[in-house]
Amino acid sequence: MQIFDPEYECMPREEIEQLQLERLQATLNRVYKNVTCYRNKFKELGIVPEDVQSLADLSKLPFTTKEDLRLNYPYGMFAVPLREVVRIHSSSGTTGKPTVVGYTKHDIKVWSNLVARFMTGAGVNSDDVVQIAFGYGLFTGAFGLHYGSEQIGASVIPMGAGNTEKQIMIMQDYKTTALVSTPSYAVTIAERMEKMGIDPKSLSLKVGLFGGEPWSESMRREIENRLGISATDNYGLSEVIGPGVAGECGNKCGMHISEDAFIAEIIDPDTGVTLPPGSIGELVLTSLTKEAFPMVRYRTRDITSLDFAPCACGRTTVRMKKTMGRSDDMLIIKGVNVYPSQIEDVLFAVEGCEPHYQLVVDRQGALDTLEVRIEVTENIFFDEMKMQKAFLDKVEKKIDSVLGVGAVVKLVEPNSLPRAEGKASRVIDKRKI
Ligand code: DLL
Repeated sequence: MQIFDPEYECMPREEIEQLQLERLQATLNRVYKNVTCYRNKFKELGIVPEDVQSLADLSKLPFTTKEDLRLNYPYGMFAVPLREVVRIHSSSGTTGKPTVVGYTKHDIKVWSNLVARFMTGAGVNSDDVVQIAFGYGLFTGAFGLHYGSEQIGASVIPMGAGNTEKQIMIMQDYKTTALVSTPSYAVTIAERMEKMGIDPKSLSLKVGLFGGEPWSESMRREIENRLGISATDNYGLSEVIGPGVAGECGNKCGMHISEDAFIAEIIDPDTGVTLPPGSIGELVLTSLTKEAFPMVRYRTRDITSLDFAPCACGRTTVRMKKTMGRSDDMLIIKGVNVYPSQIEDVLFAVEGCEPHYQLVVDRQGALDTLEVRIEVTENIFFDEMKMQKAFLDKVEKKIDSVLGVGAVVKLVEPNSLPRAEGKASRVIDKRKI
């Protein structure tokens, strides 16, 4: 297995921690000097950058939240003058103002290297033809993977999102070997390929680099089987850099976080207390190399856990587990906490369920209700009521026994639920409307 940057990816833990401390101190000095929001937050707590003398002191520092970014919209969190910024991106932000993030020339170089690392880990090299099926624009996904591919020396096809039949034609004609998209768009592509009567084995495709949204292990198996590829996961968020925070190596046992560039912590989302290694909680990230838009203890809202055990691939970096989803996406149904990805896992385990589903949460009186709409395969869209009832009972029982929440399952016709071209949106929460 190739490693793009062995010096940093395989650094002994003591050295990596020493490097992190030095870079953290430099970052803190810079933000204290250049970003009013940080200076005010530090002052409120009565601390100065010099108070951080070890990595353990990190927990003394204030968190940064999406709200801070909103309050400082658009450029208030930048740590360099705008003339040094060469690129601006923005988060997908579904409500209110988006958050604006900036990069210096050096930031773009670092970012490209970080993406090149996880792409190499997934098995991409200079012989590959990489098709980027993320939308080019303010979203960091397409540009991040684009620059990372070029850094590796692979040939990039900047296809953009959507236009699925053309994607497939290009895949065939240009002999694409690596597909970059959201996992849900990979399913959309696989499904269209089947409809067009194209055997994925007749293509040159060998690996998928998927990210931008939560997806279950069952979804991975589904994509691997349907497209005949190795499907790998990578994670990032625009506020922290975009894709390139973490990605899987060929062992697919968690995503390696580039620790020379970020410090990862897990906190209890309710109390903010830092949790011991291995605990499940909210991921908090601090950037160590960013010039234009440094982030100190950014609360990602993503729920995961960290594994510091060495990986068989030789990398020494900590691995984050596939995220269950964002704490804001967690559904509380009759007091039970459920992530859509957990429901996805249950559905996939039932034969006949297609990977297309929608969750509708509502409230009747004081009681929450969960309706799970699932598409069934053509051959299982029963005409017979009795069979249909047996199938529904099976799925409902499974959801209840695995997740402990009662749900009403409804079958919907094949192809009736919306297909994703970017990030899938699978939850309709009528309680919020
Ligand atoms: O989605 C950056 C990205 C693009 C990562 C392409 C990977 C590939 P945002 O639009 O700011 O940035 O959304 C960030 O998406 O906080 C997570 O909730 C979610 N997310 C991103 N990657 C994963 C993943 C990009 N692999 C938000 N698994 C994050 C689960 C993910 N969730």
